[in-house]
Amino acid sequence: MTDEEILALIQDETARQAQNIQMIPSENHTSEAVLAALGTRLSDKYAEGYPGRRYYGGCEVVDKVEDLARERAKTLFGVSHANVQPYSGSPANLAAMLAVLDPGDTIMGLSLPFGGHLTHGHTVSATGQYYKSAPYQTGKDGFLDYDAIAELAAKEKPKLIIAGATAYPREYDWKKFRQIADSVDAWLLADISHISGLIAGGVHPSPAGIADIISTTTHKTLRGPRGAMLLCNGEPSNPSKKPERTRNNLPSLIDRAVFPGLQGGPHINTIAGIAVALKEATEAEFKTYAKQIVANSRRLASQLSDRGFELVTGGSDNHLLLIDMTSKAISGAEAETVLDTVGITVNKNSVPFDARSPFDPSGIRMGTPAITTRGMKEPEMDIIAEIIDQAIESRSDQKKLNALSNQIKELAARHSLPS
Ligand code: DSN
Repeated sequence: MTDEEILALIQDETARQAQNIQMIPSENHTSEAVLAALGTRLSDKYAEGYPGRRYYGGCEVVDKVEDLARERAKTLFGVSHANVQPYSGSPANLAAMLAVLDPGDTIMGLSLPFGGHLTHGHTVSATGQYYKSAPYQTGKDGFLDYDAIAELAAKEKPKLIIAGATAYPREYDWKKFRQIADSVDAWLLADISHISGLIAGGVHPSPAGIADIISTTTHKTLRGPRGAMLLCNGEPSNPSKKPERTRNNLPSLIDRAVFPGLQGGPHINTIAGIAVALKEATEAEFKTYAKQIVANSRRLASQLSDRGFELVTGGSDNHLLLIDMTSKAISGAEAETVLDTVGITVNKNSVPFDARSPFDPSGIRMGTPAITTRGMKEPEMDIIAEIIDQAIESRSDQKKLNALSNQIKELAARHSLPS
């Protein structure tokens, strides 16, 4: 690397990640094999279209890369079709909508302040501007309220229901979502971005064969590069004819929506990285990893609850914890800053029925995927819970915060990033 300035910044970020612990639930540390795939000549190649049907010459090698990624995705998630080209989760969700909706159609996703994602129909997102959004909420207890979702669906008659979230600590009942979608003849999109690694590892139920379309990013619990996939069942139809909107035509509808509907050339180096991550996810070690993510999350949840932290829904079934900091007399933003000071990276987050604004919410969100990748287990969760508690408790005592920061540095040093 000859760009000294960028090299120094890359080294600084690597050091920041290594010396602290990363507990933003949507982040993870990929393997060196995934990183190696990203920084290759595959990055130079244009390949608009799909394997065997490209708009550029010289695609014979990259066709094999994309085919391998598609096959691995299909096998891992048990579907008949995979599109591995979406640049990331947001375009993947928009492409899914483009595939089955007309502008102005009604969509129903979990409201952002209740844990939903921007692209599930929030007003500032294209999905909330080109479609009519009728968001659903969680119940007062923070759990999805399927009866209320069914009632709202009966009233709003959406064309698409989105199941999935960015800040929901519990399992989804995919079958209930299916029943609700069927009751109003709506498509069902399952956004499994946060939990696709847990599904691949067999510790979370899969929506495959239940949802019409599955969208997922590839860099969260799945531990691949930043990217996304759209998965479905059906049969590809004649590519030169516009397919009717039937379930069997979903492969063609999705492919056309991704390219040329929304995107240009796929990032083949990323697709190679996704292929590597998908292979890693089939290994026995990954199942152990996925199990440990949840075990760590549950342990952390019980340790923090014991120390008076108020967990939304009272605990966690997956990789993340959503904590209402009101009872600790500190805002989410302040808690994020205090924890950053001691080397624990989390993010401020709204909690259901938050009395504060989304820009300065009451809660924090934290997760275990990255620290589990570094080999941390239940004993380390106990240490982290104690440090979080002490940091929040002694937030105005800089000497104490320095001591806690040193404890995190020691813990991090014992658990290196993947090599
Ligand atoms: N921004 C991601 C997250 O943090 O959950 C979702 O796209």
